[in-house]
Amino acid sequence: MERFDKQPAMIVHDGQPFNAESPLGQLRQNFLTSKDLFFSRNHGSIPEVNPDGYRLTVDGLVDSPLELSMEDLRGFPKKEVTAVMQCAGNRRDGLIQVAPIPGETPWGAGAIGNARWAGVSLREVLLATGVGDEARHAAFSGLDEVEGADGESFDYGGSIPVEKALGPEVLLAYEMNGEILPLEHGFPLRVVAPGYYGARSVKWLSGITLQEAPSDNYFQTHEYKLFAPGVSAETVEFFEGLMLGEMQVNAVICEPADGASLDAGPVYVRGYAVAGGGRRVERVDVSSDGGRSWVQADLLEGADEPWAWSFWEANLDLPPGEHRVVVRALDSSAGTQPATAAEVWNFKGYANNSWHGVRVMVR
Ligand SMILES: Nc1nc2c(c(=O)[nH]1)N[C@H]1C(S)=C(S)[C@@H](COP(=O)(O)O)O[C@H]1N2
Ligand SMILES: [Mo]
Repeated sequence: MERFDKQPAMIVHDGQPFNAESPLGQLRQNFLTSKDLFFSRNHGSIPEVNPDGYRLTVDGLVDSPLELSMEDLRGFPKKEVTAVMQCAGNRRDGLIQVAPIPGETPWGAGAIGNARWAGVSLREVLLATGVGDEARHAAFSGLDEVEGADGESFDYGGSIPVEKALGPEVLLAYEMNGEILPLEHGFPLRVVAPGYYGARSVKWLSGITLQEAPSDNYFQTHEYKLFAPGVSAETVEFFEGLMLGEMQVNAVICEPADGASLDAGPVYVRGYAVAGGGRRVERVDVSSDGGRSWVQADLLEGADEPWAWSFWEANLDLPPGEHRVVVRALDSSAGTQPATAAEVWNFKGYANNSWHGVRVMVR
C-alpha cells in the first residue's frame, strides 16, 4: 500500500482512497505539523499532475475569465498564512460510541494538522478577473476522480461564499512548511480556506467558478452537511441541513494518552485547541474529575493567531486511582463545547466538538 512517506506510526484508515491520521502524542510535539505526520483525507484518486502543462481556469461571474499557468501564479505576490486544516470528520470515533455511523471513516482526534502555507492570495486572483455583482460563491473543482454510487466518476469540488473568498487569509497554496506542496496534499495547487473545515480546501485545483449558488458538487450538496440528531440515512432530505463552513471551537488532550498508567504526583496534560472563523482560543479548562471542577490551562503557541491552532498545557496533581481528565475550550465569541457527544450526534458524523477526555490510572 502506498503510504506517501508518512511516518510508520500514522494510523491508516484506508489505502484506496488514502486516509490516514496522526497519532496524538506525536501531533503535539511540533507547532507546525510536518508533512510526514500530516493527516491526509481523500475521496478519490491522487492525481499526478504535470506542473508544466498545468492551467488554472477562473471563470463564471467574472469580468474577464483567466487561464493561469504555475508561472503566472508565481508572478503574483507570495503570501504566507499559518493555518490549521481540520476534517469535519475529526473525532467521529466519539460519535460512533453513541450510535453507529456506517460507511464513514472512524477518525480519532488526529484528522487535523497545522502548517505554514504559501501561495497566491485568492483575493488577488479574483481582483484580477473582476468579481461580477451577482457572484455569491466561489466554487472550486479538483483534478481527482471520485467514484460515485452509480459507478460514474466525477471530480471532487466544493465552494465558499464570495465574502470569504475575498478574505486576505484564503490562499491558492503551492507550498506547505516551506517546501513544494506534497503530492497527497494537492500538488501543484490547492485552496487553503483558513477557519473553515478542510472539505472546502480543494486539492489539485483545476478551476474556480464564481456563481450565484453554492457548488453543486456531491461533496457540497450531500456530504459535509450537518443534520439534526433525529435525521437518518433513510429519512434525510439532502437539501436541508447546514453546509459546513466555519469550524467551531474544539480542544483535544494529546498527552497523557487514553488508558495511560501514571505515577501519583504532578502530571502534565497537553493538547491542541482550535477556534474557527478567525476567532481565537480564549481559554482552555481542564478537569480531572470528569467536569465537576476545572483548572485553567496555560495557552502556549498560537493563542494569538486567528488561523492557527493553539497549544495548551496544564499541570494536575492526581491522587492514586482512576481519573477521567477532560478538556474544553472557550473561543473569543464566548462559544464553548457541549459536554457529551450525544448532544451533537448526527448520522454523517461531523463536527464532534464535545469535551474530549482520557482515562488515566494513577498508582
Ligand atoms: N480534490 C480534493 N480536495 C480535497 C479532498 C479530496 O478528496 N479531493 N478532501 C478534502 C477534505 S474532506 C479535507 S479534510 C482536506 C484534507 O486535506 P489534507 O489531505 O491535505 O490533509 O482536503 C480537502 N480537499
Ligand atoms: Mo474532510
